[in-house]
Amino acid sequence: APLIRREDYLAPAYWIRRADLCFDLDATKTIVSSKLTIERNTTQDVQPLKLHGEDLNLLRVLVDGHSVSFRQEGALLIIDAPAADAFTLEIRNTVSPEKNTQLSGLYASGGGLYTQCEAEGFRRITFFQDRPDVMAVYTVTLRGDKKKYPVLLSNGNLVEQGELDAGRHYAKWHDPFPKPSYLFAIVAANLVAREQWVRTRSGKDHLLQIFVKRGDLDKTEHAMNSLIASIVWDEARFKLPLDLERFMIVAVDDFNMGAMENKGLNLFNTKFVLASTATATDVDFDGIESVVAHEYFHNWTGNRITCRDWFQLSLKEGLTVFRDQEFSMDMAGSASARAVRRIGDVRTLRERQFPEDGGPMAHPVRPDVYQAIDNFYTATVYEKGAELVRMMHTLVGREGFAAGMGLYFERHDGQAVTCDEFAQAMADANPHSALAQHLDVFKRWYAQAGTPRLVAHGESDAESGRYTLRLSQSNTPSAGQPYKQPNLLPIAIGLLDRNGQPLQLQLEGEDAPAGTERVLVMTEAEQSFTFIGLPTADVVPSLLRGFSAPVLLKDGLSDADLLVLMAHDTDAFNRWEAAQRLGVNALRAALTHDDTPVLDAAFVEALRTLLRDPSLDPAFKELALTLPSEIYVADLVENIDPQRLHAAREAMLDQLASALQADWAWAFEHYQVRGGYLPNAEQSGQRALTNLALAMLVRHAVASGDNVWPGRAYQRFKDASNMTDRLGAIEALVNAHAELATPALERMHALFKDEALVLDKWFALQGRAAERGGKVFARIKQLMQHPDFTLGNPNRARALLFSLTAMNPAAFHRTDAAGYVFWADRVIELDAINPQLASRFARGLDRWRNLAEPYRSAAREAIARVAAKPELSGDTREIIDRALQ
Ligand code: DPP
Ligand code: ZN
Repeated sequence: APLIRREDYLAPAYWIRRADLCFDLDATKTIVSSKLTIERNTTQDVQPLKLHGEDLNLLRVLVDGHSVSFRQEGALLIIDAPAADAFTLEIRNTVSPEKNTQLSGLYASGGGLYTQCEAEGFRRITFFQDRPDVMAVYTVTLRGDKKKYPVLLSNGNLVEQGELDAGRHYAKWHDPFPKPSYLFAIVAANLVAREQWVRTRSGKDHLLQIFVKRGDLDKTEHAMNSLIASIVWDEARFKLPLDLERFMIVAVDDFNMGAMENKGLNLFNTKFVLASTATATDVDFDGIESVVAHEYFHNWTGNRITCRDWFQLSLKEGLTVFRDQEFSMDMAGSASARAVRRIGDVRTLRERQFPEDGGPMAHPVRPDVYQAIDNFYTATVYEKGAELVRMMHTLVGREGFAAGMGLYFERHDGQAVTCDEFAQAMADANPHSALAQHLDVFKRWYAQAGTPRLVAHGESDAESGRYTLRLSQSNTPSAGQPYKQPNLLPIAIGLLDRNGQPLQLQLEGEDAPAGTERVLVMTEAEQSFTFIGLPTADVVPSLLRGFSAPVLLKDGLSDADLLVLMAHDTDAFNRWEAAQRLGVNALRAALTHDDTPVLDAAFVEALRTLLRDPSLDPAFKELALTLPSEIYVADLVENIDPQRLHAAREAMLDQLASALQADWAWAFEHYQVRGGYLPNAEQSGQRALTNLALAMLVRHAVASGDNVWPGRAYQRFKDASNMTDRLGAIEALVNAHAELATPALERMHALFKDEALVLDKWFALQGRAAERGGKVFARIKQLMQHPDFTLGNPNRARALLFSLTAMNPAAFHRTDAAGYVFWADRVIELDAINPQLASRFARGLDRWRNLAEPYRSAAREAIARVAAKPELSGDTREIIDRALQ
């Protein structure tokens, strides 16, 4: 496939102003009649009109009602000489939804028909200039069998509906907002809706609807509450109101992404809509809240102002992730609950984005080149993109950020713009900020791939009371970027004395101290900051509080320093981070020495103190007492031996289970939730901690041949009144390889055989189970044959396969290479069904160069075997080629 480059961007030769579409719906063959009102872009010379089309069967083409000569070249329909500067183009074509296993374009799921158009699915429905800077007003008529498709939906407002002959009916929808084709959607299915009217601040009434299959209505309350909360929040925080008379969410079983923000008609993976106490965990409830919010927030950041081209994807995604993160923090409430959310977000960033930025798919937040845009819906564009927005927020402050958003909408509402325009609006609204002063430096974040490294070195001078912090930053080369320039880094910092007391901060040249925390702004490769008036020379720096910049920090702190931060830092993030770093240090040591892996006594005692501390929230304790994941540590170490890392971490978990046995038992009892289930931050923290405690107790019991805790876990699994506790209990048994795991798994399957989303959990928990002697991998292979397993449903495929490659390094990376052989076979198999899903799965070996032998060579061989398949999709080809480059 040809490379598409950002620098080659040209405005379209034609504008499509109106699109009148008519669908005669049928799963086997749907007829699409399209009438487009087109104007030539008169700022350019006359050029042929080129329309994208893929897997379409073309029936006719008319210009202003007359036949016209046209040609089809590859995936383009070309009309060399359109009649005039303004004309109508009528096209009729057919598509086959039931043959569309890619789930891009118009496809069948269950008995219904659904669409997914982002990024380039619209061209799989009809011929169009399928690019985000072409914005049209859509009128859509849907005709279909009334029994099969009682519900007929599209974007905007319902303007007409009625009966037709032969048991058919129709509905006509009109969306007054011009929109790019990627935001188009239709649904034709047998669904029911939860409905709610809301009144926004301006006094307007709006209809909210959530459409699901009959029988799922009672699982939509949380999604509806989340939607209402999102509407209220966006109006309060950013003065952005709901601009639609009706806002619809439709849940569908087969869906490649989490959800899709089509104007007024969001389509959602059922996973991010349906929840009941019995079937969904706290994590699911959270996910629903944040995805509902994310898609709703796109209505402004994405839909009202969209992207000029797909290189600008982070314009809407980074910003909208930032917005949904802020929303979730505000919903969580307390400062501690906010910190817990921040820790979760940083974990995702470091476990998913950092490895991406260090591997073959490394790309800037605003990429320069791609083959398949589907491959760039990445952690870099989303999560690192959100960190860029967060840094701007840090630099201009909460009010300044709101002003920047205001200016952005004032300037660009209704337009398709670039990342530069967002940054410019933010800077212009805050002319005295460090962002405005160093805008060009800041914008390097959009342009440069790779995770910057920040090295900090502090020096105290006892006599003068000075503390000098020398900072230097660098970034390793990545593809096409041999040399990197320094970034703008906002570095939130505090200084503590040896007893953990915060010190007043006064920089050289300042008249007086200005509190115990501040943000240093670094813009050069090397910079020093000198603090004065310190009462002690024994300073422990707390750098990068709240993870104020997405960098790899090397500050040379000793374990003794980290223990001070872990016990005393006022910044909850850095307190957690200190515990993680002590864990990382221990794991690193275990990888370089041949001794039995152990955590040192001081760290174990510090963890005990933290677990018992009455002033700390259980959610925080759960995070602090969880050792860094194998995925995270693997990314920090070169030449990684996944088996060895797993063995070391397991040994340390055994040690923590045994050394803190009494404390775990105390925590398990002490933090039980009493009272009815609520998916709020407080209760979910308690459940997270009690489930961790239970896992530790079962682990220790199984290791020491005691049956009491496994028995209690089994009982809890059986009696649990909510899915969080039920899943926690069964995972405790499965991960400890307890005998009772087998009956528990059988029972769970029997109980939930008709609940697709719970079956996904059932597959996933086995896919990510702690490996021991190859048993987990063997079980995964066996589960491929399970009657409930299918590669056709993305959630099910992800539950089993992605759990293995993305979450279970020890099951995947085997010295006999069987994991890689399995991976290659599945990539090839999946690619024939669903290239988007396959190319995601193909990324499971992205970091092969970081592996030790014999893994590295075996991984390379497996990738080469996939590369040798000539029939690979463009999506998967790009990933595989880059992996081998
Ligand atoms: N639906 C995806 C998201 O919201 C792509 N826009 O991030
Ligand atoms: Zn999004």
